[in-house]
Amino acid sequence: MSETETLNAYKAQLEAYLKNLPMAGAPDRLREAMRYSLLNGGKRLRGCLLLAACELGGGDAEAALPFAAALEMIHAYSLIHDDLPAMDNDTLRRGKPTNHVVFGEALAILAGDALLTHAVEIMAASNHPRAFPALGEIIRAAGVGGMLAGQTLDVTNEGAEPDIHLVEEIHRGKTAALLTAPLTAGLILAGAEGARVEAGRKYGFHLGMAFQIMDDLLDLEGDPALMGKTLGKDQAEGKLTWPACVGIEQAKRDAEKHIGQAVEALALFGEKAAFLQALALSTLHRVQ
Ligand code: GRG
Repeated sequence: MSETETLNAYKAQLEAYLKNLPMAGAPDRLREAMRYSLLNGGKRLRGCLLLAACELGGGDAEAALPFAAALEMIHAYSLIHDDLPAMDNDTLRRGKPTNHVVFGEALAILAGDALLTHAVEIMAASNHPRAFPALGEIIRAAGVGGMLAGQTLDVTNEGAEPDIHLVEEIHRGKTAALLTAPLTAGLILAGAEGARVEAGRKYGFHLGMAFQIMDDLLDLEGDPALMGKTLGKDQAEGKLTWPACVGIEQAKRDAEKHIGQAVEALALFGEKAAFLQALALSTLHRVQ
């Protein structure tokens, strides 16, 4: 299979799993708001990374589906909350009106909360023998020292002087944490330990940093139709971004350097890492 075919196969498997999630007990309107943001055409990068990492470690990707789905649910929650008027106040996401525009603020907050808690519920109910350590990796990445730390530093430093160390902390938390957890959790589910899990952690960190640097660049130079959201907001709102600190050309070089380090991190897996290495390299050409 080519890399694109492998990625599409992971994506199809994950999409079907997400579509069929029963969300037992949810009132219709809550389920509708959850499904609106969960099933609206994301790239599924985090979930596919987890399935690929699990197979890299020699594990069964199908048994890892609840964890891949959980990552996409946590990602969807973070986007719903990030788009709220109290945060980025965005009206467009993945080319469609944001959750609060369609369902109102109260339901958007609840849908985000519900996606986060339901993610934990499906991981806990998975009966996977290594569910607990994998769940720990994922929730820690989303939590106070991970995504929430990055988001807090992001919103509390709007308008601050460009500071590359601070931006690195923001990017590490806001983006790299949720791109690292698929690697460590996927490998742990496969039964990997020690240096192999740490290699995955290193890959995820560097991929995540490059992904967010590219996101900063796309906010300046991207195509709004392809990105499916309003661009140019970082500068308008005085956000701390990588290119604001080092300039556009250096930011591109830094993204390339991080991807080189991500590729190198997986060298100990040999040929088996080819898919994840190619996926990292493709980040440098992302248009959406
Ligand atoms: C509100 C708790 C809370 C956290 C918000 C995710 C996030 C943290 C903020 C959203 C804005 C932003 C630039 C996040 C960085 C991560 C990022 C680049 C998200 C977009 O991820 P993609 O491109 O999205 O994988 P799709 O739509 O493909 O799933």
